[in-house]
Amino acid sequence: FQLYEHASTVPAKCYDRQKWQKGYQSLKQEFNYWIDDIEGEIPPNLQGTLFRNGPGLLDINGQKLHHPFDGDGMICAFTFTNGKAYFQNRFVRTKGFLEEQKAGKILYRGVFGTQKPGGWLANAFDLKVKNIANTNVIYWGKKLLALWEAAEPHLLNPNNLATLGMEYFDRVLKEGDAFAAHPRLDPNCEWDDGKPRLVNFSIKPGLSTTITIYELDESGKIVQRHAHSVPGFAFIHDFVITPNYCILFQNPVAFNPLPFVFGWQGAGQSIKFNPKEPTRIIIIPRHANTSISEVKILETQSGFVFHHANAFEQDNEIYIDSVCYESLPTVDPNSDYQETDFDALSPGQLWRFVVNLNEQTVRREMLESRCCEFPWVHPAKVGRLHRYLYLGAAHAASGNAPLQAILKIDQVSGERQLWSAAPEGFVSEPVFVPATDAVNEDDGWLMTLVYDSAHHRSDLVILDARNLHQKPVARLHLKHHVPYGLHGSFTPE
Ligand code: 3ON
Ligand code: FE
Repeated sequence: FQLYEHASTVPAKCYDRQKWQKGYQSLKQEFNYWIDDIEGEIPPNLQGTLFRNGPGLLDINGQKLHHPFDGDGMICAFTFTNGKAYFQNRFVRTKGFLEEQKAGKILYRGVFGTQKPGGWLANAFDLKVKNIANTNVIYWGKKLLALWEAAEPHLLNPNNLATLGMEYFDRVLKEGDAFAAHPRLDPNCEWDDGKPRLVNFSIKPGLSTTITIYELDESGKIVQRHAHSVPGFAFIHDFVITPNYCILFQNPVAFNPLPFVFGWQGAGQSIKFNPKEPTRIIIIPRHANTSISEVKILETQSGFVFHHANAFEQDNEIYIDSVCYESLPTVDPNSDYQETDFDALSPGQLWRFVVNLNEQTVRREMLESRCCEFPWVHPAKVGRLHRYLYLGAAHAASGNAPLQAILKIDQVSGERQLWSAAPEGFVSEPVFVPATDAVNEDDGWLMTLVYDSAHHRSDLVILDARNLHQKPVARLHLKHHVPYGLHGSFTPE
């Protein structure tokens, strides 16, 4: 067995669903060890920690969750010092995690369809939420925060990943308040002497939806907060910023609360995509005293966006690069996510939306038709014109399939580079880490956790971002697998 480094050597059908499935097994053990099984070499000047978050449990004491997005958050940390790497993984000790582990059974309904045992009667009118802290992890203002978009952040010890409690930012957040899992880091905020800022949002859905924007300074303090009401229900997972704006996509969905309230299905399953309605692009000024001070809403073709790559302002227009789906499939209460028929679903594809505020128009074009997800840009390019985009991608150029490759797009030359782990490997989000002596935008590394289905274990693969056609700089073999995760971040501290 050998992982295929190059796309051309892999046969057309490049994955086996049974092998893909095995990446969705719970990891019940918590580890900490120096990684000693390494191919290649860890760059000696690579210093810092890669944090990852994602569902660590896909079952509670044998009771299977209905969907991975309902799984309890487990943090992984890879700490690099002097060419060595230390691994740790630890579950976020949320209230629900502790209660369910003690009880040995499912006590909470999940947004994506996990139900308490006992049928709909046991679930009816139970609208409690378990804050599962499973979507992202970020180090900001000397705080390590585990994020889940429907509730408040959990505060962790960055050294040993122990859970310290909830984070309310000096009581600016109230108990049960949401704080999205997709903060954006403005590398130099024009309104704050060029200092970096963390910008995030929260969604309070209803017949109309309240969007709150938060800006945190370098010390982790919320220095700005403004709330806006937009008509209709909204499910907004991610957003983008520019120096002047926050941009959110209100995908065309409708929410019918009854099946959720009556215990038949989860809240997220009661959201229906409406292909006949347009997507609304919501543009919120970050600062009150700019020339455009009110919220603007523009319409574009129907589609569903979970993740944006980046946005920037140029010639009085706003450019937004996003992964867009033709439709959002509803999670069926009777189906098993491990039996997903990839061919029956529409792939995520990379689109560019160009918003002209003066003319009130939006145009869009597809930048990449290959199935892709989890876009990244250089951290210094957030909100600014970028050249390179990095994504998880399917091995095959067309159709929908699991992510097995890392794709680099050069938006100046149009060149694409693909590093593929097919047929046995399945990749996760590629995190770009700039090199310390960087000159060019792609001087740095891409880190991706790859599930190796042949050995049922995971590898951290470090690629030289300048050239994905080279063999990885290093491949760090863990002693175990890590279930497919969601997001993470790198901190040089
Ligand atoms: O919209 C309302 C407000 C809200 C915040 C209602 C609501 C109940 C739907 C809600 C809650 C939303 C939640 C809790 C969303 C959680 C999402 C999550 C954990 C993950 C999303 C992941 C998205 C993608 C695209 C993952 C892709 C993964 C792969 C391609 C491969 O593994
Ligand atoms: Fe996300």
